[in-house]
Amino acid sequence: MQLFKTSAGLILQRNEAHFILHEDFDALINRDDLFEYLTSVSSGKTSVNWNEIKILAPIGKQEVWAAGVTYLRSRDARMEESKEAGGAVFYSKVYNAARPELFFKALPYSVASPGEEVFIRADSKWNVPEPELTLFINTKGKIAAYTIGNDMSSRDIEGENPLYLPQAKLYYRSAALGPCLYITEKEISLDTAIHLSIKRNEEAVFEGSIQLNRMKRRFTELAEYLFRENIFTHGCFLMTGTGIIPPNDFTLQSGDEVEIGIENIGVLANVVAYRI
Ligand code: DO4
Ligand code: MG
Repeated sequence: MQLFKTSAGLILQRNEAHFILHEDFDALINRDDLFEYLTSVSSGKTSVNWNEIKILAPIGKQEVWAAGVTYLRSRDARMEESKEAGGAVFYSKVYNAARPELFFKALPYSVASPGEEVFIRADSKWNVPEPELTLFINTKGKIAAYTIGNDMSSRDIEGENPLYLPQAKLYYRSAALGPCLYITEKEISLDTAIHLSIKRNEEAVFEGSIQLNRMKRRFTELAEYLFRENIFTHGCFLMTGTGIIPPNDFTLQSGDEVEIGIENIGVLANVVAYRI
């Protein structure tokens, strides 16, 4: 089942049917029985013309967090970009450590919806999107839904000094989420692939894919660490790290179209821009 937050309200897509839900989003997604409840919805059946509706990021009052260095590809790319600064050892250590890297990423107001612009920093020369399966974890710490996240990153800023991570990662519109929440009874299949495509002037300039089973850590392990000594009164989103990183000579440009696809969730598409 997919739950969309839209300009026309909340829309539940179950099999081929659509239902309008007149509910408070934050309360709904934190229900203990979310899957069973949505399975039982039968009123509000509607037909949907997606061309007339704006799909919004499926977020309410939640914080967005992110995990890092959860795939070998991310560890290797970061070791390389921080080699000169002497930072490589930290990425190698965190990949192998029991404690994962978790960092705060965004508040809801700064998250881009599908179709909106994501920003690159004017003070950076090396920017990439990071396509990441994103967990919705409810107030009780249970993974209740999945969405797609883009953890936009400035590689030169992070590479210069790992202590610059918050500036490389956390700025207005450096995160995008969508297009929906995928709610499933069982954990998402680890055979699921994440696809990234970047187009410039309508031509593909980068394409890559990775399966979730290439991730070093389990989703429950990340959620458990995030909830240690922390309270999320509306639940929270957690990006689970990237396994796709374009080659070192690639940087995003204003106007690039970034598309991230994950089976059962859909495609998150955004255009790259400078804020000013
Ligand atoms: O260590 C820095 C951040 C890593 C990250 O965002 C990722 O691996 O996806
Ligand atoms: Mg990332």
